[in-house]
Amino acid sequence: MRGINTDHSRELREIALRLASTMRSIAALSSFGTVFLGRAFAAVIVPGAPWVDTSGNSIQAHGGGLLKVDSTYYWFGEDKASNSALFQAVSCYTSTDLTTWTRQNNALTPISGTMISNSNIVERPKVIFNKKNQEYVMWFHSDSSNYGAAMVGVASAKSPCGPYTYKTLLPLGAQSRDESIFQDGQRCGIAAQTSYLLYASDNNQNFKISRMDANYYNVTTQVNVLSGSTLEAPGIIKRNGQYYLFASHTSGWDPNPNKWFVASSISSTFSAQSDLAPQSTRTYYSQNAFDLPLVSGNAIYMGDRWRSDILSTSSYIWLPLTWASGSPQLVWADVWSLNLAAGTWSIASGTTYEAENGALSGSAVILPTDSSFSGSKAVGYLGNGGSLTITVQGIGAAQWVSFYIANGDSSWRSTTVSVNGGSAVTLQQPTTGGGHVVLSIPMKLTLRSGSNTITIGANQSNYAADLDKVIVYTAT
Ligand SMILES: [Ca+2]
Repeated sequence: MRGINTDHSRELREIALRLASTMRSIAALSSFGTVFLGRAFAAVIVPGAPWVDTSGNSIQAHGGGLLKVDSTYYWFGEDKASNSALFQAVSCYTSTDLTTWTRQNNALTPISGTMISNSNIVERPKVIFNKKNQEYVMWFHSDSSNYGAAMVGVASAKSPCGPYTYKTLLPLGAQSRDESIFQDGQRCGIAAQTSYLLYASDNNQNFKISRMDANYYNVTTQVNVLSGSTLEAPGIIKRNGQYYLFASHTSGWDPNPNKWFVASSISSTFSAQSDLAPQSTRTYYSQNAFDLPLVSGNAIYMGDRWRSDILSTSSYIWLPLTWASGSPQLVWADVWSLNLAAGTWSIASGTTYEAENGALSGSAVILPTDSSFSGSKAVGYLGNGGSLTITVQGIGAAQWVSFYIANGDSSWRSTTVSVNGGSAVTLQQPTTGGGHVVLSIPMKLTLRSGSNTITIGANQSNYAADLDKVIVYTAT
């Protein structure tokens, strides 16, 4: 038997050691926690992921536009939380870094008995500052529920988020559906400048640019028309004295290859259309909403990935827009971050795991060799009895994982995703526009440090999309 004193002192030493170890663990945890929490509100931009605001709610700012006032960015957009196309609100979010967004009061809300009632359409709100009147002016596509009215609405406010006073509705003497506005010669409302309405007119056949009056309450003169161009979802960036127009074509809620055009003045003939991204990707399944110039001379493309059957889940495809080749091109990035002061970006690198190297189960098969897939191979017949398990390395955190999929259906598919045999979550998989067109769909998964399994397509009766590969990221 050991002496009581000895036992006590040994116990005490052990307790002291355990306590010290626990304290170190707590310190490590809290320092990790601090670092992690400091980045938790999306220091990275993840196109197509569900984006949430600082309250944890889904960001509802579709078809949006940005305005910078001092060091604050304001993001205005359509609130589609009720999944209806009808007008609910023009939301207003603020951020100083373009990644952390806080919802403010609604900028514009329905007024019964007017063209902005909750049985009408308000889309693509854009705001600019009018120096003469020291007020913010919002323009938006104003329409009836069947899109038959084809008009423009104008509202104004003394503060950026408003609320805005609905001022007027402009029939323009011609139809106007999708629209944006462009303030020439400067950024972000610092000076009063000539501003223009950019709009799809004449049953979406002709795209027009008209100059606003000094108040920005109306348009006075049509300065340009791209006849027969069938463009919508426009935006303009002025760069080195050239006017770059970005727009989609018209295919309803479905994506199409968005285009760019350039002209030496706002009223000059624009160049023939060119693609912003590889045609087959249909602008990475997105439609232009806004194009934000960066101080570097490059820009950010801000697009919508519409999901017409569940509008509230429509996501945002924000991508670097580079002129590195001399002409504007989107740069696909699964996970990226922005240095606003320099106007530069950094694209995260991750670890790739080819689906064809995973463990196939049931009816899952490796598809015939096809150069559109990474490694020329992908796994098909997932779901409905087929599944795939891929072993990946984690860092013990919630990590972004990009699933590179092909879905040739005309509708979305979905797949179960289960980590380490845990409960499944559902990854929504858009149609990619062809069975050999691959798009990357992100999902945040909690991985443990070291080896993890990710199982795709198990326990579901529907077929999932084909899977080319996954990339696991450590940037949060
Ligand atoms: Ca592959």
